[in-house]
Amino acid sequence: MFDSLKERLEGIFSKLRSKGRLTEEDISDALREVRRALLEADVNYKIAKDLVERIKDRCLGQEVLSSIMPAQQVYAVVYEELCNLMGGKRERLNFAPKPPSIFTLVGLQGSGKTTTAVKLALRISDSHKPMVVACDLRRPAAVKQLKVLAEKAGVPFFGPEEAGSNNVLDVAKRALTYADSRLIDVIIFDTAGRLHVDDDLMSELERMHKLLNPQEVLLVVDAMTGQEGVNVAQAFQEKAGITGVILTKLDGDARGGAALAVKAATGVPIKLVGVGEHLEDLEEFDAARMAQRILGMGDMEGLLEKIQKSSDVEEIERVQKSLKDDKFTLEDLLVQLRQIQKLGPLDKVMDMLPLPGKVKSQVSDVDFRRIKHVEAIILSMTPEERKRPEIIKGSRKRRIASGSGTNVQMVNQVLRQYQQMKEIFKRFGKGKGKLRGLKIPKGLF
Ligand SMILES: Nc1nc2c(ncn2[C@@H]2O[C@H](COP(=O)(O)OP(=O)(O)O)[C@@H](O)[C@H]2O)c(=O)[nH]1
Ligand SMILES: [Mg+2]
Repeated sequence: MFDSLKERLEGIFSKLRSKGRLTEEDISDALREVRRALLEADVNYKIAKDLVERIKDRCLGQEVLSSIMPAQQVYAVVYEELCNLMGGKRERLNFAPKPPSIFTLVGLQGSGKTTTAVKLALRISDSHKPMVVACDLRRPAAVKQLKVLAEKAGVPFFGPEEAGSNNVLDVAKRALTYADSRLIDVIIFDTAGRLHVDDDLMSELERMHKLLNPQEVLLVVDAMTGQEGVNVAQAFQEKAGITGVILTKLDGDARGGAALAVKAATGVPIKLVGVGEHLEDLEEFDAARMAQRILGMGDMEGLLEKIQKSSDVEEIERVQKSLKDDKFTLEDLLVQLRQIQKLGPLDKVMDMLPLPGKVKSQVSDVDFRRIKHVEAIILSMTPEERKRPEIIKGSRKRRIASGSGTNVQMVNQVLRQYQQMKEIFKRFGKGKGKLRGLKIPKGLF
């Protein structure tokens, strides 16, 4: 996520830090580079310019120039201003005081509305009873897509077939009655998209919104579209009155423009972000966290949350002990791999860690999709070999390969990975183990 922007900023700040005391010129130069980095990240020119002006005003004051660690101060100011730019505080979804709450998802074709409708339903289904409604009736495939996803997620679905009509307003109206009889308290409407913002689309939305009077009109924007996505958001804001933005595909190589600028350009906050193709991949948007990620500070909170949700802390503690005693075996590796796998795709986990890019790419090279093979290979070893892998020589490698249905190359790879992990875990396992009452599995870092 935002890799090139992150890299640029990292470079700018490490240069600044190497200087010790800063002159006004040092700061101006650095901020000019920050502005260039923002433009390259596809942030609108005026927004980038204003942001840098604000940062500059603050940095050229006493606050920074007379401080003991000026580079750190500049960093802190940039961080704060990035947070503010993205909206500052966390914006939650508004639910109706008296159910049902009505949400419509609007946006261009392909932005992720249909997928996000189900993701959103799934996300709130802990505390609500949501239903999704197919109101993109131009393409039969769109109705089917929503229905299939809803079934997969176990979320109630309502569409033209259930309504006995193929008219958008009929479907919407009947969805309300249907929901009422089933104690559904949140109704999420998937709407039709177009390739461009056009009058036809806006008048359909207007009619729907008149009928439904929604709590939330959520604009779904593809983050990959950058500044263009921001323009689309402005158009929807003017014509359809949106209450929030959901930014999708942040897992891709989006440059950051949309995430940084959409709030400033429209006044509408980003409420949620899509970070993958799976139905669980929808997160609350948090400007502070996003700014931390962009500045390469790592998303520790996000990571801790994930770990708390998915880890078997006892198992990890056991492994940590073996790490500490320098007895990290291949069996321990297997436990670690399984734990890490539970956290989700590794590149996402890595993205959250405040590690240098080089270490991240080393770890990401470990191919966890093949964890089944790794497991088979480790299980084909003798207990002695698992404890002391250095005794595994050529003929044993061949036996292990055939025993696990793999090949010698893969066995070698696992052994290499083991060495790598051992080193990395050792390196990052030295920090403090407790933060906010949660025991951090040290071995993971
Ligand atoms: N990687 C990724 N893909 C997404 C995300 N959200 C949606 N997609 C994909 O984007 C494509 C278009 O999504 P869809 O929901 O059909 O868009 P719609 O035309 O607006 O309804 C689908 O292939 C989705 O799987 C996301 O957050 N990350
Ligand atoms: Mg759709």
